[in-house]
Amino acid sequence: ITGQWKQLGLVGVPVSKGQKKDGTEKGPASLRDGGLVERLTDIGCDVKDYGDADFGEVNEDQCYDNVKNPRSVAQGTLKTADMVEQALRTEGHCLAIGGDHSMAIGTIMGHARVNPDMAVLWIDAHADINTPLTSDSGNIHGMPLSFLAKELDQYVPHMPGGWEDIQACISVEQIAWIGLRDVDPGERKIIEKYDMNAFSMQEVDRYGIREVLEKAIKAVDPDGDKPIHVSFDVDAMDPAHTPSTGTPVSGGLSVREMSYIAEEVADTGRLAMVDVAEVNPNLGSKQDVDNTVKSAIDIAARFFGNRRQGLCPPDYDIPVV
Ligand code: 4U7
Ligand code: MN
Ligand code: MN
Ligand code: MN
Repeated sequence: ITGQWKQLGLVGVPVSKGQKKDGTEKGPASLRDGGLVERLTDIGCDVKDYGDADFGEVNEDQCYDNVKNPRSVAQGTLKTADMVEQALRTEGHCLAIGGDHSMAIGTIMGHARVNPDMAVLWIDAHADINTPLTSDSGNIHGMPLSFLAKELDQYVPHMPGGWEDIQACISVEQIAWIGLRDVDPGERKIIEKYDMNAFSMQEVDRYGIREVLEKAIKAVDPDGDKPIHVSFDVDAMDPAHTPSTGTPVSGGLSVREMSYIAEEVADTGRLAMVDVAEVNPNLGSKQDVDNTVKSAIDIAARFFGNRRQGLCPPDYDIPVV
């Protein structure tokens, strides 16, 4: 049994302006330096690295109401969307490495140009569906899904500086969360109003990861024929495994639960794209950063074919004495 051979485009999304802590702009470099490409190549992926989206510099990026750095995020989002679209059209699969989770506005926009009917699995401690008006922090990394979901258009103000070109491109029905344990009141209201597919850690505890994953996939891909976009915020995992992240929340997914998600999603054969968000190498000790990078790379590799049962290249012969 061998890893599925996969042609894969790699896109770095070095954004940190979606939140207030410096460091996530170095996430892509820390994952590359940690050996991400070698790991993927070892398991049989043919990786083409498209480099990093250029987030440039925006001089006068005043808040829009309470929303921080709206122009910087919009500008980079548009670049990200173009790179992801190109990577997906050329390679068929894409791995985007962030960057704070505002990166997913661009990755899902770009993906939607290729697969508008995608199913989105949002694996996160947080729901990331605050609107600019429900958000207390004003940090865009807590809002990406509000910009992406068509049904929420009436709740999202039209902001300047590139947001004119950012259109909602998926429906609330295309989204399922796994791992939630820190959801704001406005987010909870949105989830209930649209009867969205939200699986918190309570459901993981009640049903186990096997049933939760099955329910989540059934909800967004009932006939098993949709391309799948996984948006993986490393804070979905327990901070024991991914401590170097801006908004850690205790009581998260274990390595085993997260590995199971990745293996099973890979086994559907329909995984089109994965985001890895919120690795921040500025936070914690060197050991914390190393652990976080290692966990993120381990899980990314599992999504693209590395399995706990082991792999064997097709041309492997048992050495004869
Ligand atoms: B992440 C928060 F208030 N909900 O909006 C907010 F708790 O991408 C956190 O999931 C958002 O890490 C976390 O600021 C965004 C907060
Ligand atoms: Mn999160
Ligand atoms: Mn997130
Ligand atoms: Mn976070």
